[in-house]
This record gives sequence, C-alpha cells and structure tokens, in this order.
Amino acid sequence: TEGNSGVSNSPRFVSNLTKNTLALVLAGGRGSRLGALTDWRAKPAVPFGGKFRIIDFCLSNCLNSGIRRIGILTQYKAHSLIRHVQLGWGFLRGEFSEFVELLPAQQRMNTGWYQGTADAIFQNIDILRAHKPRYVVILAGDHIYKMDYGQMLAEHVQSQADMTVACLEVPIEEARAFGVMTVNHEDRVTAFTEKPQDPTPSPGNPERALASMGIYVFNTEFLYEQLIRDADSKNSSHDFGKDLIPYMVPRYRVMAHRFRNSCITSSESSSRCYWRDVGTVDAYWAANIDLVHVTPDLDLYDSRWPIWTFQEQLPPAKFVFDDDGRRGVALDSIVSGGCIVSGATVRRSLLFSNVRVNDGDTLVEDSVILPNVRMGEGARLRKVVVDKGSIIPAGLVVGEDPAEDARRFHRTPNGVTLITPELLGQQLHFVR
Ligand code: ADQ
Ligand code: ADP
Repeated sequence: TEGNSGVSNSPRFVSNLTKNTLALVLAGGRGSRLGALTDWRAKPAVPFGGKFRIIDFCLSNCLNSGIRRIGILTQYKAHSLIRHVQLGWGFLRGEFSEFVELLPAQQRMNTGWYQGTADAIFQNIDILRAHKPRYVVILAGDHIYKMDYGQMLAEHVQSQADMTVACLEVPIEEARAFGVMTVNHEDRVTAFTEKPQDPTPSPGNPERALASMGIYVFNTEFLYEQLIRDADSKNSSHDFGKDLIPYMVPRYRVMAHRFRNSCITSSESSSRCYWRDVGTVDAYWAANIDLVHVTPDLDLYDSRWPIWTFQEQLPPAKFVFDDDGRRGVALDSIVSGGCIVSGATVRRSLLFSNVRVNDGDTLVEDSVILPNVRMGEGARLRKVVVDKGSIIPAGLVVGEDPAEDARRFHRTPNGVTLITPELLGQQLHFVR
C-alpha cells in the first residue's frame, strides 16, 4: 500500500496480523428493499452469480486473506443462511484453531433481540473474549466485492489506529445511503455522519463523497471498552454508524482505509475495484446480468481469489433438440449445473442450478432465474427475476405488457419483474 515499505508489509508481517484476527460478519439485517427475495431469507442468504449466495463473498475474502476464525451473527429469517453455512463452510480445521461459528441472537446479555449492530457484537462479548484475538474485523454479510483484509489490517497497525473504517468514493447523490466521513492529510477521520441529508463532498471533488463500506478493524481491547461504554449509554441505538463511530472520531485515532489499496481486481485486466450493495431488485438484477457480459466488472474466473460456496453435486448443463426438432440454445448466457434447455432459447440470462427450460419455443431473455425453477412450454419471460422453486405455467408471458406485469407480479422502477412462487399462487412446501 501507499507509503508502506520494507519489512512492515512483508507477507510474514501480514500473515501474523491475519492469524491474530477474528472476523465477525453481521448477517442479521432484513434488507427490506429486496422485496419478496428477502421475505423468507436474510439478505446474505440471497443467491447470487449462478451458484453462490451473497455471504460467500465476504467469507471467501476472509479465507483468501488468511483470516480463518470467523463468527457470523444471525437474526432475521436465518434458516437458509444457517443451513448454507453449515453445509458449505464446515471445512475449516478446528484442530488448527480455524472455524466458522454461527452466533444467533440468543439473549446472552439481556432479554432482547440484537438491537443495533454494536449490540449484536456486545451480546457475544464473552465468546469473543474466549477467542483472545488481537484484532477484530467487523464485516457486513451483504455486499459483493473482493478485498484483501490483510492490507487493511497492515495499514491499521502501521498508522497506530484505535479503529479503521474502510471507505470508497461514491457519487454525492448516492452518499445519503451511507455513513459519510471527512479526513485530514493522513486519512485520519475528522468527522463522520450516518446517512446525512446533505453529505460533505470529498476535498477537491464536489461530485463525490467518502462513504463508509461498513467494514471496521478494531484493536480488541479498544472494541471491548467502546462496546461496554455504549451498552451503558441510555440514549444510544447501539449502532456503529449512528452511535459508536461519531462518538469515537473526536476522541480517538480513527483512520480511513481506501478500498483501492486492498481491492482484488481481475487477473485479465487492471479493471476498477468492484463493490456492490445489491440492495434493491433493480441493483440485484443488474449485478447478476453484468456477469453475463464478456468482461464483467466482477471476475468470477480468477483462480487467485476463488469464491467458495456450498454446492450440491449436479450433472453438467445440457442443451437438446425437442421432439419437434427445435433447438435448445443459450446465447450470451451463464448456465449452471443441473440445467436442461430443450427446444427453447435463452439469451443474455443467468440460470442458477437445476433450472429446466422446456420445449415449445419457450424464451428467456435478459433474465435472472434462481435455482430449481421449471419453465412451462411456450412461456416467454423478458427482464425478470424468478425466485427459487417457481413453476412458470405454460404460455405465461412477462415483459411485453408492463401494466399486466405490475398487476400480477412486482414490477420495479427500471422495469424488472420479480416473480415468486407465492405470486404464482404455489404451495411452497412442495416446490422447494
Ligand atoms: P447499513 O447497511 O444501512 O449501513 P445496517 O442496516 O445496520 O446498516 O446493516 C449493516 C450490516 O449489519 C448488514 O450486513 C446487516 O445485515 C447487519 N445487521 C443489521 N442489524 C443487525 C443486527 N441487529 N444483528 C446482526 N446483524 C445486523 C452500514 C453503516 C454505514 C455504511 C453502510 C455501508 O452503518 O455507515 O456506509 O453500512 O453499506
Ligand atoms: P432458500 O431459497 O434461501 O434456500 P428455503 O427455500 O430453504 O431458502 O427457505 C428459507 C426458509 O423460509 C425455510 O425455513 C423455508 O421453510 C421458509 N419459507 C420459505 N418460503 C416460505 C413461505 N412462503 N411460508 C413459510 N415459510 C417459508
């Protein structure tokens, strides 16, 4: 990173830091802007990119950064998240002190659910103490990005910070959705406001503001002190962004870490740093569809930074003629294992595992189809997101008549139609 040289950012130095670090993934929030996609699952459990779930990205970042002690704090509709973590992330070796541990809200310190994000960590403080980490990295489980947390830790230690916040520059009109900070010449944070009405622009760039990514590094003892102080405070909502960071900034050494110093870019080209909060159905659709392009901004094919996940054992995807001699084809598309495309056309789309697109000139275009979906004969879907386990009736047409789509399903401002088993009137227990 900038300004670091010699032994201090040597691999050995960084691996000593990551080894002494515990990562805590906040995975309890509702993610309500994703609509029906989070009616029955937490946002970190939402499927992404054909075979992953959103939480796989930050868990893979931990693993690839050399952090192998990970706690996941769950709360809201955590069933499929817990199942995914248990099935897919149980390969760490306990005998080497490696683990992925689930920490559901369980009323350890008081009788409530987790309140703010800081309360979620505070309620597990006795468990954290038992692990004796030197540093704690706090992460959100609901963003898509590739980042080397080791670089951030190295900067944190070299700058002698009490706490470090990862940040990136965002267009000023988007900054209201974030914690926004100002920094001095050495990137020490001088002010921090959570979701400001009127965000302060970056120095020298009125178009952009410095936004928090919700990724924090703490010296462990300092974190405990702050959590205990905040827990006693009557007028706190016990949230890092709303309460703890604004309190700490004038009193302690809080540093900003620039994402560009630790993001993992594509091996093919020196592309830009990638970080997305796929918080709305439109953003979710766009980020998935982007993967179908020849050189997407997010490179999933980079073996230097693999994304790990749980996967069922499935046969390869298959494309066949139907009985009437119509071809089954997929063009400019990603098709996952277990899919069969028979006498149908798939264009510019992403099919997750086990999707069946059947005969009868069925068409899927500009669409994201989650696992275990069955397309009935002659259906035509354009610009849709279809939730897991939906059975699309024969002949259904979506994407040609906006008013009809909005009446039957959920249609977004950008014209994406979200189709779910419930909107199709299906009984869930037998399709999922
Ligand atoms: P938000 O994302 O709006 O802003 P929040 O809703 O608190 O903040 O969610 C942060 C993370 O914590 C999410 O991963 C969420 O799932 C999880 N979470 C929320 N409540 C939780 C709880 N009670 N228990 C466990 N997990 C919980 C935050 C920061 C901003 C920053 C943005 C970046 O507050 O300053 O800019 O993230 O996206
Ligand atoms: P995912 O699609 O994330 O793999 P599941 O299909 O396992 O998730 O569903 C997540 C959880 O929500 C499960 O406990 C499931 O039984 C429950 N669930 C899903 N849809 C409904 C529904 N319509 N009514 C009640 N429970 C549901």
